[in-house]
Amino acid sequence: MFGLKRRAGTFAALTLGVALVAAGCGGDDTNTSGGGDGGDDANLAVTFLPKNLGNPYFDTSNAGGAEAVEEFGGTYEEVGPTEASPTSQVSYIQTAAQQGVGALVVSANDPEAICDALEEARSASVKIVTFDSDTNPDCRDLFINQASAEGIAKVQIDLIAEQIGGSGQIAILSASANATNQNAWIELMEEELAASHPDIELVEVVYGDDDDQTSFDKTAALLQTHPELKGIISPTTVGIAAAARYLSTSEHKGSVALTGLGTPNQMREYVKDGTVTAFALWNPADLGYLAAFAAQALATGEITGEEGDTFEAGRLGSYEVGPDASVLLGDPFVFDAANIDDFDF
Ligand code: RAM
Repeated sequence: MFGLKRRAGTFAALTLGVALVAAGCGGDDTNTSGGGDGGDDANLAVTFLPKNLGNPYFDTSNAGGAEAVEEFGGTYEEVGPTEASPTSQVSYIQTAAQQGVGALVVSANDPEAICDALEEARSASVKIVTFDSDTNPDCRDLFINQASAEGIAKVQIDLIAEQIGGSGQIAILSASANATNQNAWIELMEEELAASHPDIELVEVVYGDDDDQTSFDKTAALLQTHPELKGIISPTTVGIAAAARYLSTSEHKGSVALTGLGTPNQMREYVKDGTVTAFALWNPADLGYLAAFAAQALATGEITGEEGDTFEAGRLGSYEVGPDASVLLGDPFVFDAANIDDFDF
């Protein structure tokens, strides 16, 4: 279906222990040489900075990062704000730069708002890798892209179109209003609707800020405002789980479709109880793992982020830097009742 990979085998290290985060986040800076000069003296202190803490998606991606950092003998730390707001990451970037880390791996809440802080960190020799949600390309050395934005948009439109029978009103429940990844996907979903589904009408886009309660409340409001609504797309793991929880005990369960991007562990009960038929994602652990190896390759000077640069990413193999200093992890993957029990993240 949809030409997407459904093979469980493409998902390596699915059961990666979240314990790695706990084990690896001691933040001891013994490997920090402060220089980032490359080679044997490379500064392999890597700090992961998610959009916000307490989001299982980032717990999983950052556990993948911790696994990689341990493999290449660096030191791993995770820091981050509780709120996914445009500037909430700035102070963490400044602190990491003051500590003299070798690389920062960041998922941005806003394409521009953290750029000054990142620029300062870069002038202190910190390599900047964005992953999951990019900044403007000028603000970082490399972006690790989970899947093409076109592919991510198309899979969600294909899923909702199938689930509502090709016509009717839909809405989108997004994360924060400035999130680079969300906004790119929403724009492409609108294009895909216009091109392929003239009978589906997108009536509203609302923002749950990657906060569980806000997302839950926005779902309730959507259903009240649009009594004809046939489906919701939530391209955020926080949003889709909150929306599923709302729908599962509401009169709309099974009649209003819900799809988007979710983690199997958060969505399992809603697939089993019939609230959700199918949703998509990639392997967040692999994304964090690849981002950490990219940070290492930059810190050692093995790559600079030029198109065509190649580097090794442990168990994932070799990767090449593409246009706009970006590296692509792979394709999105569809989860449904038939395969969800094959996954544990
Ligand atoms: C949430 C975040 C993240 C996004 C996933 C799908 O965890 O918004 O940025 O990539 O959902």
